Amino acid sequence: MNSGLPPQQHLVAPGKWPLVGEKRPGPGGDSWIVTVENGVRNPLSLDPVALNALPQTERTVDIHCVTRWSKPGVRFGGVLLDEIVRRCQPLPDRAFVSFVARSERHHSTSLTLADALSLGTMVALRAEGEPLAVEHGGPVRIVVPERYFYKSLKWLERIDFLAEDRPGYWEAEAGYHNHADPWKEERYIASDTPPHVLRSALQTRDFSGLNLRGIDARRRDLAGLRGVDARLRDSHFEGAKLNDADFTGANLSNAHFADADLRSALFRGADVEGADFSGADLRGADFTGASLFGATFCEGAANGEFLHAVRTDGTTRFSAVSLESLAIVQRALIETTARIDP
Ligand SMILES: Nc1nc2c(c(=O)[nH]1)N[C@H]1C(S)=C(S)[C@@H](COP(=O)(O)O)O[C@H]1N2
Ligand SMILES: [Mo]
Repeated sequence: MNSGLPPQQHLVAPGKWPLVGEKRPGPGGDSWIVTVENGVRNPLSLDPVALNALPQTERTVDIHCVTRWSKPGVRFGGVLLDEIVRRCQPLPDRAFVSFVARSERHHSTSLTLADALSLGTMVALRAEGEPLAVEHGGPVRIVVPERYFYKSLKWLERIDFLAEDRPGYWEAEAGYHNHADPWKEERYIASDTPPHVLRSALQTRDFSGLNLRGIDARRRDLAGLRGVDARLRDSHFEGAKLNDADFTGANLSNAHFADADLRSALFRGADVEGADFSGADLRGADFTGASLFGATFCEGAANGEFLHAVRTDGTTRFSAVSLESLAIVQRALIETTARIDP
């Protein structure tokens, strides 16, 4: 197994386990049954008691979220997918497995069956020896080691074996990479936003409400940009002029802002999970209520100095509660240099 952190990941503070995506299972009451009937010779219907009666495995897994936080060494317990495959016997043409959740948006994710088995995919019932907490996918979730954690579906209700792939929610809707290997940084697939949409957005400096995932706006002058509620995952703004830009409520997860001029930019209530601000000028910027998991404000620290750090002062605002989600070095930098509102 690999050791150390995959590229561009940060450790969460010890003891923290961020909550990502949906927060609770969909309606359906206390009874929980995992159905395995599509694409199999031998249909199964497994409640937690039946799952607990199958051979159990404990395995320590490093969690790597696509938004750049990692939580190493979580001990999961449950049943290997392999045990279920042996019992249900997928039809010979079934090269893919899809996991479906009991959740508001019928969340799903998929893998090739070969990958799912070789990675040691687990139908997990426990974390650290305790039953899985509901918000972390209890009573039953999938855990796929060695893949970004969006492959690890919470509230498992169905396992389908498919002849053709059926990309899941994040892969189909958010542009997340279908293979999701953190060691290769397979975070996103290329964006398919039409070029004329990109061009006109850059010309008018009006991104409000648009989906411009992956846009390349490096070193552009976009001062005063209107970006309220824009969807800008994985967008590139390295070295751009964005003073007075308004990103209120925008989705900027994994956006790249290194060395950008962000003076007096608004990030109120924005999702900047995994975004990189190294070296950016954040004087007067407002991050009140922003979601900061995995965000980078400096490249590291050595000899008491923060390396390639943001420029902040008493006019750069953060709310105290969102700082709790930052990695330790990132948090230390912000706490010593910016204004923290209770
Ligand atoms: N049903 C369901 N499963 C899901 C998600 C979701 O939104 N719904 N989000 C995924 C993502 S993106 C991540 S990073 C992990 C987060 O798991 P956690 O909340 O236990 O940390 O769950 C994954 N499984
Ligand atoms: Mo994620």
